[in-house]
Amino acid sequence: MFQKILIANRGEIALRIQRACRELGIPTVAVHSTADSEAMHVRLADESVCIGPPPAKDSYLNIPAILSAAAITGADALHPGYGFLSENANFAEMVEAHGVTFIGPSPRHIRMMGDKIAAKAEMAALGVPLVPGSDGAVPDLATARTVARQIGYPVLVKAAAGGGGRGMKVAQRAEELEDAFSLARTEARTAFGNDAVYIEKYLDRPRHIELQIMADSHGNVVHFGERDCSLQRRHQKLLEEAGSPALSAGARDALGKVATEALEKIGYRNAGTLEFLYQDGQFAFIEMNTRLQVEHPVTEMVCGVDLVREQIRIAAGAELGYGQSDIHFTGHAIECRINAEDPVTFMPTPGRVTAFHAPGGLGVRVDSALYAGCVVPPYYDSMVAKLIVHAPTRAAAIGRLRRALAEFAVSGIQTTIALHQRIVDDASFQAGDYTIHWLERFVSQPV
Ligand code: MV4
Repeated sequence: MFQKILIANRGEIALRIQRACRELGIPTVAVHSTADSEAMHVRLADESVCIGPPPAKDSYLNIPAILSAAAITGADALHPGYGFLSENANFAEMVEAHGVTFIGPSPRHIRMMGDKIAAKAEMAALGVPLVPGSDGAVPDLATARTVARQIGYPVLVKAAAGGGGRGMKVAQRAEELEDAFSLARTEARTAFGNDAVYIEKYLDRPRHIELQIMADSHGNVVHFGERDCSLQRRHQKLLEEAGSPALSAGARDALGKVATEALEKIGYRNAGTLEFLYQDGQFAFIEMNTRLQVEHPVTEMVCGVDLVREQIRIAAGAELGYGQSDIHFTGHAIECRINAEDPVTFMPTPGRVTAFHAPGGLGVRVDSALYAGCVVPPYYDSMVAKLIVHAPTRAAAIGRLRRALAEFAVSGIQTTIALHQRIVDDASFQAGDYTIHWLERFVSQPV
């Protein structure tokens, strides 16, 4: 097992990883910017190293500073968390070249899945269902027209290097294809420095369902079920559930079988998430994420597994030690992402937290690095807490969520707690009747 783990992240996820390390008896190294000297992840670490000034590009994305921090502290493994450098294949390669184990997939798999065209080609070859679309990249408008005519309008032009919705354009009709194609290309070139695009049939009212995978380095692959992440605004998820209100246990098993077999064949290792669109009872793979995700706790609650502990054990060469038939899904879990934002305008509201009271009690979990007196800096993501509830049924989880949100008190900054209270009280949410478009409509209604 590792002697010391450097956590290349901040905020709640740095604490989350520290908790797993502590339970495994492994000391931790925190890294931090000058804006985070007093942050909770620094206070709770065994050691800490300042890696630069506040802007992320000079600190949490500063590869030489992070590698130096690992070297001077003698860390033999590094956990990247999510965001920042977590899906940077070159970084993973450099970490390993410095004799430090990267707690995550191989650089080859990170690179493969970072290219959405390559990811889709791999999955299609292994029998994972896709949205109808182009066979790989679409080099020019003439090819785009041919593909679109074959699959039928509306179509979506997507950037190969995309994700998170950037470089994505809809063409409702043939007349819109030229603009969609050139806009997607230009956006892809400026945003990612790669103008490769592909085309898919546009699904107009899908749910966003993702499957949590874990694979060891001995060829064992399991899944921990799905999460429904349809409730998002501008590609920022706000609330996630495990399981999906739209999915039967049979459908989950079938999807899990196809997905785990595929990842076993490509020799994938560590945690991963396959993203699907789900509409009219059909799944279509769109992307794979090669990191631990923000919303992993809902999966942990229904499966009773510590996913970060599993990531660390696997990175150290251990076997999973259990199979798919040992994994059971109990009850229902819901996570609310609480952001330091105005609940109506969604403008970030950094500042000093003057009071902080987290809810507790049966089936309530709060992952947060906030404390009374801490400062939320303006430089980073505005998510400051995750409230996760677990209960035997979805209805009970909603009831528990309502009471936990009412107990949650954060003063000094504005948060999205009030928005979550409105969502929880909505009849369509309670019925589980929503698609990826539901939240945009909900937040555009007058309060
Ligand atoms: C789609 C789609 C409809 N049809 N692909 C958005 C970001 C990227 N992860 C994939 N995305 C979508 N791909 C086809 N063929 C609709 C979206 C989409 C979306 C997907 C998941 C979660 C939220 C979304 C919000 C808007 C659009």
